[in-house]
Amino acid sequence: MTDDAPAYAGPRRILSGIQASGALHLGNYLGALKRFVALQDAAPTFVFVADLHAITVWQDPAVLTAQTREIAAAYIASGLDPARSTIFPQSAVSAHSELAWILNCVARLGWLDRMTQFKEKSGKHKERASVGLYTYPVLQAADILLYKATEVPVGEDQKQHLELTRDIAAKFNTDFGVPCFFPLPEPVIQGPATRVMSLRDGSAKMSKSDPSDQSRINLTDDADAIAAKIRKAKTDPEPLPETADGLADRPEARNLVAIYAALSDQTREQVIAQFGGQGFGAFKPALADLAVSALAPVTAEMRRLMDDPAEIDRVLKDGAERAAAIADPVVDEVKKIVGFWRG
Ligand code: AQP
Repeated sequence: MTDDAPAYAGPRRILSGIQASGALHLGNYLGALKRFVALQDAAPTFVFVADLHAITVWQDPAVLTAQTREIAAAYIASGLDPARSTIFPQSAVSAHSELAWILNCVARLGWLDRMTQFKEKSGKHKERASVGLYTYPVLQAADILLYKATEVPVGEDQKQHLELTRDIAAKFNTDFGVPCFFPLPEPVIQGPATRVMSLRDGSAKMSKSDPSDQSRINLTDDADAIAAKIRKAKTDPEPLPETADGLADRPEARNLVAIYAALSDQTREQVIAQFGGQGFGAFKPALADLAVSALAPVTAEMRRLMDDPAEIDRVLKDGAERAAAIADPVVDEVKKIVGFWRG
């Protein structure tokens, strides 16, 4: 359905966000943060702290505020420049919620029923999940379409939600006879670590909500914690293969090689050219050194910023004003298209 739509002629815009739902980990850093930084000069970039998304599961209010600042600090510490990229809290731009409601009336129940993330996050008792958790992908579509974003850098786990955004955009354009109003945004899922796996289980995604802290490297971990987690990471007894193809049936080895590649801006092939044939006894310390040297400056800068909440708040307020200047006229146009009374 989406591929037949006429081409969108608006400007390139890049947008993404991270939920304010827990400490950030290496998966968020490699799959999202590092990618945002790599793209920020390609086109106007909007990066928000997804606090509306975070409350789809219970968040302690005081913790949510602190977490919002911490994610903003992580954005800046990773290299996003608030002068070049618009950094803001999602809830500070009310147009997100307004557009989400309208798109809730465009999206179909059958589409949401297919979303695998809801199935995973709601678990065995989906009747106890919040309604917000179910409609979360529609809010995500609103986040993106509100800025008419053309590219959305995300990890592999968000691919299905991006496809849904395209379907919602196409249906809105068709239903209301405005063929090119919303672009059909492209997911940008790039780099060797688009799905960083748990350090304890190569078949599970590294995740904030994994009960085992040993499963992930947090951006707030110190050098000793990072080295210990990598030393204890699950592996198999074989040495690393001589070619990257040899990683195919070795999820834990593949994960550690992908992490090394992403942290050192190399391909997996280059990492295997360097370490192929060597055991984990040699590879793990090299990976730990690399992870510590890559993350230590980010962690230190995050701490420095967190000590100055007023500065973070200034960035978020300025970002919210700049974001609203783009978003408010779009939601106004949507209301007009839908036929809402405007006086
Ligand atoms: N393991 C991962 N590997 C690569 N990318 C990842 N991302 C998340 N986990 C990995 C990417 O990080 C961005 C922000 O994710 P989010 O916090 O908004 O939501 P999430 O995907 O639900 O993250 P978590 O850590 O798995 O949180 P919980 O445990 O709360 O569900 C997205 O671009 C995502 O792809």
